[in-house]
Amino acid sequence: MPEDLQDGRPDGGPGGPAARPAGPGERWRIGVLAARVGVSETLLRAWELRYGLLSPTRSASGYRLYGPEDERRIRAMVAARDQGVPAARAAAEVLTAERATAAGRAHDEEAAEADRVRREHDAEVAREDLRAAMVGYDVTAMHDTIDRVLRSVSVEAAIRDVLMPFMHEVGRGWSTGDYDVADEHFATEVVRSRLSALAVGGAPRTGPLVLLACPPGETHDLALKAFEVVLQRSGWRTRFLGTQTPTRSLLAAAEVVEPDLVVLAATRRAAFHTDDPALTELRTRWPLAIAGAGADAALAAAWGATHLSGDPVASAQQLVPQRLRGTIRRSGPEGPVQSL
Ligand code: B12
Repeated sequence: MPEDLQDGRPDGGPGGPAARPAGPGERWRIGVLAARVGVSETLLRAWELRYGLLSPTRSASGYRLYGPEDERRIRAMVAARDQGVPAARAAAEVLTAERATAAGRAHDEEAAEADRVRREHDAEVAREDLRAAMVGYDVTAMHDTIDRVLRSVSVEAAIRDVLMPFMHEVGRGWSTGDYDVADEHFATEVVRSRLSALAVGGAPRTGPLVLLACPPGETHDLALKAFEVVLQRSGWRTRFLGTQTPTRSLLAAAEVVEPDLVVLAATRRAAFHTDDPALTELRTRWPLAIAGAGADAALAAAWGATHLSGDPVASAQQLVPQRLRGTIRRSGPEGPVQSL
């Protein structure tokens, strides 16, 4: 209905407290507002003029239009008045409380933004420190930096915002020739050792059991390790086989472990051998998820597997709330395909 045609009739049955909740962008003529709050138009106008309690906008044809914020103030005013507070004081209190809430909200938003900027800056500084330590092969500085990060943010944030992006930067530097292979190997070893340390110990776990491996020919297992850390910290049980796992061996391990899920990660598509009989058997007997740059939704669909398309932290965090047996069922031609 065009705004000018919203006349004084109540729009939700009898007015006052029973009126339906207002949407944030709604605008009404004064009659509608009066009906909603159960206060006469004359009194509303008086409160508007005397106390500035209402802040109408104007319609195209010049009518005053009121909204949910006006309704909120009037309801607060009525409540105060019903408790015997004189009108002038009640109005002042309503407006003061509103200003305080607005200031509080702005302050919270500002604080959250400042916190985000600070965290981003801290992560950037930490990565810079890691890079400097790496090129000097300063193992103490590497560990000190990681310790510092782990003291100030969660393990998940440390992995997502510092360790994994740092490895990306190392890869970029390596491909442009800025970093030597030795730099990369050194950094990988430190990061790997920290992830491995984070992936052991802790509280007893009773969650689903996940078997993790890289297929033959695949030597990148850091992200898979990071994924394992997040799963473990969420109470899941894991068995990590690591790089270049022969598929027959993976199958043999699955027979012993009886996993709720097998996760295979690879950087290159070619590492997922589609015609490997051991892999075919594996994916028909246990739920399978594939991940890493070599995995894609089409392959997952062909295999009846789940595609873990996010980064290791996000994917683990999305997987954890799922009741595994219900949502990731045994794969096979009819099995559900998921992308997480
Ligand atoms: C460390 C490293 C190595 C180490 C690996 C050590 C280890 N144990 O992991 C070593 C030295 C062994 C290595 C070897 C090689 N590497 Co390398 N390596 C890297 C490096 C620097 C870091 C890898 C890493 O951990 N990244 C951090 C993770 C989080 O990022 P990501 O791998 O991009 O993964 C993303 C997603 O795919 C996803 N993901 C990945 N895995 C998983 C797993 C799960 C479960 C989930 C949910 C998500 C997920 O999460 C990330 C998004 O945030 C990368 C650079 C880079 N950009 O990553 C190169 C890189 C991966 N390597 C590369 C290459 C070319 C090689 C070699 C061929 C080099 C050579 N000539 O020998 C060999 C490969 C050997 C083989 N057959 O596998 C290329 C790959 C290009 C390609 N796609 O083909 C890269 C990208 C470097 C580059 N810029 O060219 N490498």
